[in-house]
Amino acid sequence: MEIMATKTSKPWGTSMCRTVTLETEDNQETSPQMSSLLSLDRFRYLNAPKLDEIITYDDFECMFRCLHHPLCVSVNLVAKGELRCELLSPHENNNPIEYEENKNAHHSQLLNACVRNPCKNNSTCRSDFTGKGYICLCSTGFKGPTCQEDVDECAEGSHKCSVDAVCNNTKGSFKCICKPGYHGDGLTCEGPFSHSCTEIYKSQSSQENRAYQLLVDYAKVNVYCHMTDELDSCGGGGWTMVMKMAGEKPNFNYDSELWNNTDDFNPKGGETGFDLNETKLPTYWKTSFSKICLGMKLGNLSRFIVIKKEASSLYSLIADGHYRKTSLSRDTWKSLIGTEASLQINCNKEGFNAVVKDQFSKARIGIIANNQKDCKSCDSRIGFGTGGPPDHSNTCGNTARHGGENGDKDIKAMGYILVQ
Ligand SMILES: [Ca+2]
Ligand SMILES: [Ca+2]
Repeated sequence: MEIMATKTSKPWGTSMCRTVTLETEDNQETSPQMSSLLSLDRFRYLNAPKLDEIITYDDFECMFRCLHHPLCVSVNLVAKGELRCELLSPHENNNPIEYEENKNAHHSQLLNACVRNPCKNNSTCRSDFTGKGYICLCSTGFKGPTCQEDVDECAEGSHKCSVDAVCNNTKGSFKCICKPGYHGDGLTCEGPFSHSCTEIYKSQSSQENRAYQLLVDYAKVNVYCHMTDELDSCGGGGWTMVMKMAGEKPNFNYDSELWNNTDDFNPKGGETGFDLNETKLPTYWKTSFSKICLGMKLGNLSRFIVIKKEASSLYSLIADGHYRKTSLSRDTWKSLIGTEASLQINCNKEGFNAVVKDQFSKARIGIIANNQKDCKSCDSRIGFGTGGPPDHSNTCGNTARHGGENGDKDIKAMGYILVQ
């Protein structure tokens, strides 16, 4: 590299044996690479221990020699007839008294290697004691001499994913996603969870009648599963609890919002079987099925009937208020109550949202009947989520007036709805 000098900056005469020049302030030809490696103080001389002294042709050669000397951190470039290059050790470098003005010398110092920001991805640069070398202390998730490379935690096995999760490598990190059927943040995955009692029944992992943790609506819910025996005509195969309602209580009246919304009701009551606790579980709006098992309990006796119908949820059959027909027969509905059952002889409208006029008997699931030969003034019903006269307070069971085949009745039952 040829360094030019102007007359004003040449601090020495032309009568020397050889013309030597020093870089000047108005000369901008210093290469960007050089300037990123060193700082230049013009007309300064550092009086420090010399590691070596050589005769050189230009400042580039001088810096090059310093770079390759293990202890050199700076140089004095001195024009004394010849251009001399003094390689200096680091020890006296910061002593201002020894740093003097000198019209025949420039002082150049190697910049700390870290000034060049060699380390990538937010890593920390540490220079060695001469400042020429550096090491990069990588942030978590990166590796390589300059921390330029992502660590593939999934391939290296350094991830912290649960054994029941899938590891996905990302730049600087990794993601853990629980395997299908499992639930959790990926570092911890619980499961496998079943979505229904039938699933558990089929997996043969357990066939006890009790509450199981099911994954319903993206949440873990304890749901009673009936597993052991056949529920009359419903049969066996694992039944998932949806609702339990007490006929003498108002909670599941036909007009209750519980039929229209997706809020649970006393979920604790859904952990037990055919007892007197009421409940509405997320299985009402999230569990699909091909069969519904309806049970009524009077005293200690429970009776069950089955509706064979496929649906995405019981909610999908009821919440919109539209009538959906079933064809079980009035005798089947009466079998829920037993020999005491009483219905008027006409109408016999059965199914979901069985209602004709709001001010007469109606049932969310059940059958309504009338004494007149139409459905306009039903005074009797058997069902779940019932309401209207003759006894609006009977929300599950059998109510009959005005010519019920078995006389007037007000039978309030405990009702159970399960799906499969
Ligand atoms: Ca990674
Ligand atoms: Ca009537």
